[in-house]
Amino acid sequence: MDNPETLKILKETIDKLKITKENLREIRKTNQTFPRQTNTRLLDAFQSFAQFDRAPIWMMRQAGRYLPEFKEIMKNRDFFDACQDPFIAAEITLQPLKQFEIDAAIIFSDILTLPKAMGMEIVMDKEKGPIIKNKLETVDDINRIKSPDPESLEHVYDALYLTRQALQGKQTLIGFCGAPFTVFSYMVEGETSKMFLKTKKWLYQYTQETRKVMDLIARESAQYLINQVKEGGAQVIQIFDSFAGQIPPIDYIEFVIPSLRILLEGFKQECPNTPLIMFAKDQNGVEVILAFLKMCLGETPLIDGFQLDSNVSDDVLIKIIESDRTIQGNLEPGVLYGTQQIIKKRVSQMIEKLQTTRRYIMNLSHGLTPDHEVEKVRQFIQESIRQSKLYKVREILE
Ligand code: 1CP
Repeated sequence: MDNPETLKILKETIDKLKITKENLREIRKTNQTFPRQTNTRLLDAFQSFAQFDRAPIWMMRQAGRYLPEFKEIMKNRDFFDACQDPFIAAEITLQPLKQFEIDAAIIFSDILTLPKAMGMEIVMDKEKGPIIKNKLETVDDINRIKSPDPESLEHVYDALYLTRQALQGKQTLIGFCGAPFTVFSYMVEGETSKMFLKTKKWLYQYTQETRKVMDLIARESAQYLINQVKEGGAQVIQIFDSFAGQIPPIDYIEFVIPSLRILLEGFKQECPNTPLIMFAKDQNGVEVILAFLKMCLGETPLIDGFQLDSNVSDDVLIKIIESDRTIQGNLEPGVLYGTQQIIKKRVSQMIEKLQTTRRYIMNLSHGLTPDHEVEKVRQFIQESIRQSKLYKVREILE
């Protein structure tokens, strides 16, 4: 059965704005007024001096197969069909918000939505994950990649718009895309890789060509994110470089960061006030973080926050805090398989370490997976909220 409460809010929104499948896009293009933001916790985490009662919380991959209502709605649906139906995508985005007291919604879509619009033929296999049927095999193949037909991404902005209206200002809406390196890796591997040998062959053998493709992905990603904000109403952006840790820091800095910079500059030129969170998974060592922080010295910092892994060092944390950037993270998702005691203890340790900055967003160090239990996820959230409030009270008293 579909979650009745989620449907209720969505239905009320649709009724109030007189939205139909046929007129959604036109309404979006003519009425960009959104409900007043009453929960500002997430947005405040990007301000130095904002008042807050506790740190905001959300979880990467919070809309997914660990939720029974997600499995239900996806039972007879193809993954990309669901993404392309704004009413279904909005409903799935709202599902975790009905389960948990969280402060943000991340739009139900995928990092592969953009490469799909750029000419990659992608199917989502229920067991194996994404499969790309026309992956890049030779250098000549890069000519097949094209700028997306603008029409092909409108459904994402429709879904964002509908979700933002349905949130009624009670949560913040996050848009996202994959980083050029991670998207490039899918384009050449054709699936989620274990060894990333093809990616490495391209990077080290065909460096110029690889850069050319990553730069193109970067330019298109910037426009895609700008549209998510300006057309869809996304309020915060996260960039997922899920495979960043597959190459050493020296190569990440030399080959990957220049493409990322194109993306970040392109986005910030148009949306300087939209907070952007960077997630370079397994690259939160001092060299890469310093390279990122260098990009934050200009008048418009290119990165506002860092999603960090659970192995981040104290030295790096200090550098980020000193640079007045926001920290997001960083509980190992595996802890959620554990007992209530271990969840409680690790949440407490996380807060002691990270909430020392006001610019802090509670999250995991990577996404939830299908084997997570809803009740354990709830424990994590409740415990995080309780302890974050206590920490705040202690801070006032001391
Ligand atoms: O709540 C949310 O986060 C929903 C939105 C979302 C996001 C941010 C989805 C829906 N995918 C993503 C990003 C994404 N997709 C990443 C980067 C984040 C990360 O590192 O986890 C990556 C690498 C992918 C690629 C991908 N999509 C895979 C392979 C890697 C993996 O995580 O297993 C798979 C299986 C998908 C499918 C997918 N995307 C999203 C969902 C809910 C699902 C599962 C669909 C299903 O099983 O029915």
